[in-house]
Amino acid sequence: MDSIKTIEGDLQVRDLRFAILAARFNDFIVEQLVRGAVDTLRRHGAANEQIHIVRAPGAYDLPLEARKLALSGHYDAIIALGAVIKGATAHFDYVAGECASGLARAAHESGVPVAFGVLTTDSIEQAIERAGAKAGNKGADAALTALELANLLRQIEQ
Ligand code: INI
Repeated sequence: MDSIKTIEGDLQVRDLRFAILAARFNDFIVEQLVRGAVDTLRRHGAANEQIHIVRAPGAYDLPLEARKLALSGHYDAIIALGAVIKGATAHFDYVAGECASGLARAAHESGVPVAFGVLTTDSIEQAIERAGAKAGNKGADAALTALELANLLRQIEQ
């Protein structure tokens, strides 16, 4: 394997610019995801000027904003954050499904990474566990993914 050219993205921030796109719905959870994402980017060397936080009403609304941000040319990666909690909504499948497929479409259409940091859980307890408690912080995970993908795309473009 040593002699095989391997292309991968590292976790150095360099001059990369990030948009953290956060839903306001279930904001007591989503704010913890935002905190995790910002903390991760900062610990990897990002200055405040390299991070913009953009708010959208709910998870269903994230794809439209993500697409716009991705096509703006201002960002190297988008980190989409939200929380869709089954117990709290009868149309969970529609909101979560449209959010996931719409964010994927935004990434594919723009060529800009859109990391999926949207919790889709059965209960509030499960959401809390994934927002900085025992199951980690999915906002932090999404930020790392965004960082790696942005660097990977740069490597491929060189
Ligand atoms: N939006 C969420 O982000 N999480 C939810 O759990 C949720 N529930 O429960 O319905 C939710 N709904 C709002 C939706 O995302 C849109 O903002 C709304 O439908 C207007 O487009």
